[in-house]
Amino acid sequence: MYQPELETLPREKLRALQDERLKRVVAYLYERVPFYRKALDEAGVDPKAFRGLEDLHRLPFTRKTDLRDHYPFGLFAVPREEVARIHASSGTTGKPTVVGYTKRDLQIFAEVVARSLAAAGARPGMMLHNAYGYGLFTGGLGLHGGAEALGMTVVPVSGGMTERQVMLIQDFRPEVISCTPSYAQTLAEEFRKRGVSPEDLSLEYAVLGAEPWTEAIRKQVDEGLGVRSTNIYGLSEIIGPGVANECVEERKGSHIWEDHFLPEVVDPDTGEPLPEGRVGVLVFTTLTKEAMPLLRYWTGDLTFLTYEPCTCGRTHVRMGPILGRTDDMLIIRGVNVYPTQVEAVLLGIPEVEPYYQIVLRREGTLDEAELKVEVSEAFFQEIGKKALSDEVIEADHRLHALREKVARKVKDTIGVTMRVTLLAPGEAPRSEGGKLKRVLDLRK
Ligand code: ADP
Ligand code: K
Ligand code: ZN
Repeated sequence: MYQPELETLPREKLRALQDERLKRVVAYLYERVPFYRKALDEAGVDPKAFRGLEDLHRLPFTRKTDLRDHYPFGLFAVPREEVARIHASSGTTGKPTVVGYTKRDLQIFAEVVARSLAAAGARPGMMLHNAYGYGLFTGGLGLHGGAEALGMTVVPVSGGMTERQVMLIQDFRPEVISCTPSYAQTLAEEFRKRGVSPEDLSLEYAVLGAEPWTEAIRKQVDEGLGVRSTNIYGLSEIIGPGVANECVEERKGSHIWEDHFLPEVVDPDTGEPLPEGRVGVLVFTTLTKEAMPLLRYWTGDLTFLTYEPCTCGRTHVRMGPILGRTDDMLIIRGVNVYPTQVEAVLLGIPEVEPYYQIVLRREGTLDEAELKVEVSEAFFQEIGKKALSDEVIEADHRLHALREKVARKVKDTIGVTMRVTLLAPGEAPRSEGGKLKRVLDLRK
């Protein structure tokens, strides 16, 4: 364990710590963030009379829209000068969800990721092949900081360029890899194609997250890479990856680092807290964050909690796998995508209409996204076509160029590669009164 004393803290001591920290964060936010002062006033919560954990359910929820409404820095509780780093993830509109960290927040971020890596089997001196994307996403830099804190040798490979990744894994001989589960499947497949057997690989542990996965995928990755893989869970609003991680001993639920992140599971419709074991929406209150603490953040992720003691000795509660989401966020190769973001891109391209459909398939191990979009009536007339087919598009350089343009704009703004199919005016599905199904998810 990276911080054995904290990770095995008896539950009554853990509760006392949470209780004290919860009171502190409520008072801190009331003092510093106008949004929370107003929300707490409206909920009738007086920070001076607030009794900690027993009053938790009286606190208002915070939602993704609250972050968007205060874009970019409106929920920061410290002056911008005290923010040491910014990260961002996809929001429901074109604007990302922005989060900030003080120096101390970054230190805690590194600590919880170090705990996660240690729980996953990593030890100081081991090498980490970190194939999470670096940049505004929290994945790459998040794992990086934690691995350094643990005392590992970090290889900051980032995502993509599978050929090179495969070469580096063979040449550098890392013991640990971190990436999305679907990318781990891709790498396993690539090694198999090259006739490299799992026994010849140096890898022992894989830390996989950022997207939902199953025991079937675990089996494939474990066998294909010759590793024991564990789940890492997190979201940028709370800190990034490392909010929770499975212990490699049991691999039955992910320990949530509860001295920093206070979890609840609530009814998706009523917001009422649910008893242990029941599936509902995961909600977090950050207990130690300085730059942007959040009260009862509604993750939209569906899962359950179990307080049953774990054989690994850690006392922190475990969450089950993510069983789904309550909003329309899609996760394509670990990247969060909202259909409205696609719509915003299409609205900026005069030759197409915002009539579209996203079709998701699983081809091999990776998500494949197809974007079907209608060309505008004016453009259609201008190029003098009667119908559109693959042959017609291939033969016409203007249609060809338009398809490339749409794909590039989607990639540049959303960060996801989509295969674009152009439809003639009127060909995309229209609403017939009810809610239009913009997304066809054929991955399951
Ligand atoms: P990250 O870039 O670390 O994935 P984001 O804030 O972009 O963080 O995305 C967070 C969302 O990703 C979560 O709310 C959840 O829906 C999904 N997610 C992250 N980790 C997992 C995981 N281990 N299993 C399932 N879903 C996950
Ligand atoms: K994600
Ligand atoms: Zn455990």
